[in-house]
Amino acid sequence: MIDSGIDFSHSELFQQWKNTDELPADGIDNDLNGYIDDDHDWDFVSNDSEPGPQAVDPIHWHATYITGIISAPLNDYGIVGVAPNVTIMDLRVLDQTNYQGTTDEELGDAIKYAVDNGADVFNLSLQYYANSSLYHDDILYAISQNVTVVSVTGNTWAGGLEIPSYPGAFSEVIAVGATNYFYQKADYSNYGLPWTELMAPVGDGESFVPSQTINSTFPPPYLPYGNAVGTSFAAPQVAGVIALMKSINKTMTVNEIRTILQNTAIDLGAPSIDIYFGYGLINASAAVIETYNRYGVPTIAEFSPLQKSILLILIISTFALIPIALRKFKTPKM
Ligand SMILES: [Ca+2]
Ligand SMILES: [Ca+2]
Ligand SMILES: [Ca+2]
Ligand SMILES: [Ca+2]
Repeated sequence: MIDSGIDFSHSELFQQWKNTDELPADGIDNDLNGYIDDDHDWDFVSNDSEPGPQAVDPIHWHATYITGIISAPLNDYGIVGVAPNVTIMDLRVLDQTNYQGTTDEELGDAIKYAVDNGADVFNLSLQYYANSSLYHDDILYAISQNVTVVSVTGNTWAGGLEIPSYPGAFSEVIAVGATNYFYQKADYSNYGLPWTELMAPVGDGESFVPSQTINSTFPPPYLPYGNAVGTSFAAPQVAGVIALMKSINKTMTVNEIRTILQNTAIDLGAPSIDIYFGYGLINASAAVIETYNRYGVPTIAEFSPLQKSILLILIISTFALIPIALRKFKTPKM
């Protein structure tokens, strides 16, 4: 998550990445990566080691809301994310008003930081960064390291909808637009080819109906949950699906992931790829099933202690039932 900084104090958000090579608060860059005391993430806006909320350095709700969409756990309250519990690296580049808080070059530094610290997929719900070589080279570096980059087609609330927005419009980046509740393009969602690749359901802006939008996590002073619209909330659904695919096989290439997502998308509008919907609506289950069919058993899944004990009970009870079954077999009723 390269965004506005995340409030991990929310009860559904605890999936924060930790830099285990760095000791906190000793004033020393222990892992020699150029960032002092970055034991968890980095704030590229204020150039400090805390991208989350601070009394002296408040943040916008944007990233906290997106993180819920990606990683909120499957529990008995609130919401559930597309990829429950997936680890989130929090790199801040948007200021407290949700505008560009860094130079283009510093955005590039954030991208490079994420790649060098092991990120698997990027969510860049950013627009209006320039078409700039100052961070495009870092996106190319991410792709070269097999990191998939997801961004947005962008929002234009009045006029000028068919315009590219960066970083989404770079050909190496998956640009995601938003649909409304009725499988139409959302009113604000920028479109156009060749940059529009996939769509995800978010809801309309002009005729905003909360029950027809996404409910996700908000930081104080807002309610713990709320509704919002924008292509910013389409991209994380695609990033979440990629996280699920990579949890089956971590070594999948960027091209392979893009091909699967394009081929499994639900075609909307004019047949095949078109300017409003790209390849169509993201289809999470079809993409994950296709990945599973290619790679079989998940490479990193393990049985939890609970699953192990359930399995043991099943085995024991099966053996316990065999003599009973045999006895029944031996004394058939006439
Ligand atoms: Ca460091
Ligand atoms: Ca340190
Ligand atoms: Ca800060
Ligand atoms: Ca179509």
